[in-house]
Amino acid sequence: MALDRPTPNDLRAFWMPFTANRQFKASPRMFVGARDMHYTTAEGRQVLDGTAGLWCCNAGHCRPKITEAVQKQVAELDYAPAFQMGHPIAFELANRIIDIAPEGIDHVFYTNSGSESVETALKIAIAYHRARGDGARTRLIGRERGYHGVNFGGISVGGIVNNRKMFGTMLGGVDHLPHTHLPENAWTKGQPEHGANLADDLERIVALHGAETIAACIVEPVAGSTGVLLPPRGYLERLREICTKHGILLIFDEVITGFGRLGSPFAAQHFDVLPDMMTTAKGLTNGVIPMGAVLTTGAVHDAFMQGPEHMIELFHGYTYSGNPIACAAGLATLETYAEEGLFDRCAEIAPYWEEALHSLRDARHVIDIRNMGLIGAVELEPIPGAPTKRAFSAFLKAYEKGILIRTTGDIIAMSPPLIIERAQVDELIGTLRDVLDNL
Ligand code: PXG
Repeated sequence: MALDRPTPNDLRAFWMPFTANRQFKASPRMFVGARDMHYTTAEGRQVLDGTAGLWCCNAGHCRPKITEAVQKQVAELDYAPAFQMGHPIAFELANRIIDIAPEGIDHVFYTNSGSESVETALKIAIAYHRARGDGARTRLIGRERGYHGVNFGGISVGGIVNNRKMFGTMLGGVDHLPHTHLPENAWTKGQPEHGANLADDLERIVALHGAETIAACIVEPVAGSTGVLLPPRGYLERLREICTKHGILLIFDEVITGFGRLGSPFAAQHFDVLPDMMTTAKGLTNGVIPMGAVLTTGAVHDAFMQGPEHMIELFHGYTYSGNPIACAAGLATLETYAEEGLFDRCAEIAPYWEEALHSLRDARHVIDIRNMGLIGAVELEPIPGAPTKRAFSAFLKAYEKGILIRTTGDIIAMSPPLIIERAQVDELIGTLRDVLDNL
């Protein structure tokens, strides 16, 4: 049946992403403004942002420098072709990203999202081996409970069942490491003690398939979307060792951990483990304009720089790779982070955040709490027979009470902007306690 012509406030046409559409449209939650740590709702209420939008507005909202940079750029050079043509700030932004990246990471390939960064990195990994005459290395290793966006490569290496089961998994040649969530690590503050040996499963996978068939292993240094799973002490180091031993590229998916979320520019620096590639997005532009980037070592990049000079080296890219407005937003975002020392600020407030979060240990329904940097997760006991329902009710109540949280399964995840003040941490956690105790 054809829909009637939509009226301006008709909510039917927009099929919302990762949303309970029918629930939402029956009782909509609309934001109409934002500034610093707060959103303004359509009813004129202020909502404290406990999630930096979707883990992306690391500098807070409507920051003047970023707003002005975007306004200026859109009036000056709105778009420039991304293939066979350049514009200066795409190069400048790449240099500024490399300035804060770990030593050894020195090239930037632009995308428009985290999902595209993942697809790009997986393709580069396979093509890298082929360029070096190692064309049998096509297999990709992900991890259970991993989230690498929603495109076919990403859901294939990803390990969240609801994101995969409806869509087939188009990519063959994929295997998965076990996730790192162990019951003995419950209530750990920061990095858990147990489970470094879970990385040894990569040796089992190598023994099963043969190292000469494996291109890359991709993991989130801290798994975000699945509900915040921390890497056990020594785990990432071990993964690095095994990858190096077998010539497998190690990809860190830093879409969430990048740009200060752990108190260093990237998780690679926080854990002092150097991957061969890093996928990024979100905090790169403070979420203001869609943009992502894959960062690679010189060795990965240089493997492609051969053959006749007039030839394209990598047959991959997007119409909007390095879009000028996104680049302007990116540059202004990195300047804001630097001028306000926001990565250090995150590191400074992280212990306070940790204590506040763990004070919820005796709140109702709570069965585990996990944290690192300005990331926190509060896991709730599911309602028997109705998984996700308790956390979703908490989300709705929290919103009514003026805080924005995220839920995944029965886990509440929080990732506030790095500008959060202690009093706002207290407000967020205090309100959440109130919500849980009255659920
Ligand atoms: N990799 C990781 C590690 C991510 O967290 C993506 C890739 C995909 O990014 P795009 O830009 O294509 O969405 C992500 C995105 C949540 C939540 O609340 C997490 C993401 C996106 C939206 C919500 O957990 N992560």
